[in-house]
Amino acid sequence: MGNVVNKFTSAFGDWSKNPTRVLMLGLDAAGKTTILYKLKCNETVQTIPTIGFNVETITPVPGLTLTVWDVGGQERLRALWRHYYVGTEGIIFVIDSADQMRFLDAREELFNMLNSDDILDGTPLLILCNKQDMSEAESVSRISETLDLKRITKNPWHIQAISALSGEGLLEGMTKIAKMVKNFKKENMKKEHASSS
Ligand SMILES: Nc1nc2c(ncn2[C@@H]2O[C@H](COP(=O)(O)OP(=O)(O)O)[C@@H](O)[C@H]2O)c(=O)[nH]1
Ligand SMILES: [Mg+2]
Repeated sequence: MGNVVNKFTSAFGDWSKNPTRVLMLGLDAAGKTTILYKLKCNETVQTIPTIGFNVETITPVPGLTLTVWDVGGQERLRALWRHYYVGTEGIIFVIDSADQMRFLDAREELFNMLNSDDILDGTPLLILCNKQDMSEAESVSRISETLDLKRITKNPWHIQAISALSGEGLLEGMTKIAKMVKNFKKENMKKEHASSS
């Protein structure tokens, strides 16, 4: 356990000089809060309860802000999300691999989010297929097909099988997104530099 936390911290490194915002989203009960606790972020989890809209904001390593909420339902609350989308440099989308009944809901929420004007093209995406320890869990390749992930063309993405309970796969996924986010930030800096010179 402690090992996962240490490796996670070193994968992300010290971003205190170059702050980074990552969103973690998914349907309710996908396992987002469990993932936060697995990453030992429990001490710093702040839950901001709005009516029907719980936002958890944590800082797992200096400079990295991880903002978490449930997508789905509650159309009238979506206007609030925009505020959190702006400035996002990485997205983690969590799926309950055993909840096949809601794969299509998850797909809809994923594409709605990616199509938002406030999510920049090129923002890296990590899809975590959680609850792989359950016997009814679908494989990564089936989930990838059902969610039609090949439609994602404007974002670099990676799909990872995990169990938030055991922690299996979590480190690989987090290492992958840390790398993708670093590249994205580098590219953005280059673009800014090119447009200012
Ligand atoms: N079997 C199994 N259960 C999990 C796993 N991750 C989360 N859960 C359970 O799923 C339920 C919802 O998890 P939670 O983290 O609250 O989901 P959230 O709504 O996305 O924050 C809880 O009962 C968790 O214990 C996992 O990897 N395997
Ligand atoms: Mg939760």
